[in-house]
Amino acid sequence: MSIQTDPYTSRGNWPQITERQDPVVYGDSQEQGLLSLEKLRFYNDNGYLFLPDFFSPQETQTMQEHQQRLWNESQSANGPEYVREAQSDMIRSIFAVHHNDPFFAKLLHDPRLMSMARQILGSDSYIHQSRINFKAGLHGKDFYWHSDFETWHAEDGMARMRAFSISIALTENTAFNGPLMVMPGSHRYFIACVGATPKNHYQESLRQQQYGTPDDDSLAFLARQCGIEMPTGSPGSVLVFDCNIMHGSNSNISPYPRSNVFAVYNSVENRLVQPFAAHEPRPSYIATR
Ligand code: 6CS
Ligand code: FE
Repeated sequence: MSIQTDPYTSRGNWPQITERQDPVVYGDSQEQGLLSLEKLRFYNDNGYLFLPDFFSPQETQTMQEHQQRLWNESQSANGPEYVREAQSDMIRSIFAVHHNDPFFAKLLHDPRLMSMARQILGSDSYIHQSRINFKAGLHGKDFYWHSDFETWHAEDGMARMRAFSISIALTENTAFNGPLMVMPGSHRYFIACVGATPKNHYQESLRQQQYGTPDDDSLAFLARQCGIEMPTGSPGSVLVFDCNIMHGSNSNISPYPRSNVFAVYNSVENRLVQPFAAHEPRPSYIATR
C-alpha cells in the first residue's frame, strides 16, 4: 500500500521550496468560455490575469451602493464574520457575503464568473470563501506576503491547487492606497512555512497574519525569480489569481479607501478534507465545508 505523502507539507521546522504538483488551468483549456485562449495562457504562465472594466459602470455603481450599505450596517455589528483592524478597531473585512447577503450572493454567481471558473478549474465549482475588504483610508493595514493555498491547505484541508480567487475593485486601486501586489509565476513554487499553527489561529491571522507567511530568504528568492507586479485599475475591474500565487498588499496611508470584493472558487473535485497542519478546521464562514 503506497502511503500518500502530502506534497505540500508546511508549518514544520524548516522552510522549503518545492515545485507545484498540480496543473494551473485544468481540463481542455480550449473549452469555449469567457476567457480567450491567449488570456488562459497568460493566466497559466503568470498565475494571475487583470481584467479592466469587467463590470459595466452601472453594475459597478450598484455594487458600490451595496458595499456602502454593508459598511454602514457593520459599524454596530459584531458577528464573527466582521473582522476589525488590530490597531484601530475599524472594520477590516466582512466574510461570507456570498452566503449572508442576497445581492453579493447573486453577483458572485454571475454567469460570466462561473464561465471563467469552469474554464480554469475544468469542473463545477463552489465558493470556498468570500469577503469584502475595506482597507479604510489612513488606517487600513497591510496583508503581508502569503500564498492563500498554504493557509487553505494547512488550516482548511484543501488538498490540491485547484482553486482561484477574484478581486473585484470597488474603489480606485492606485499605487497609493495599498493595492494587491503579485509575484508573477510564483504560483509554480510551493513555499513551506515555519511554525506550527496555533489554536484558533484565524482569530489573529485575519487581522495580522503571523503563521503561514514565508521566511525572508524564500521571499527574496521568489521576488528575484518572478519580480513583482501591481495590477491597478478602476472600480469594476477584476483581478483573477491562482490559489498559490505569492501576493500581499501594503498599508493604506492615503486618505482613499481600497475596497474589494474577494471570492474563491474551488473545484468540486477538491472539496475540503481534514486540515493538513492545524488542530481543527476553521469555521464555515471562512471556509465552506
Ligand atoms: O486566511 C484566509 O483564508 C485569507 N487570508 C488572506 C490573507 N488571504 C486569503 C484569505 O482571504
Ligand atoms: Fe490572500
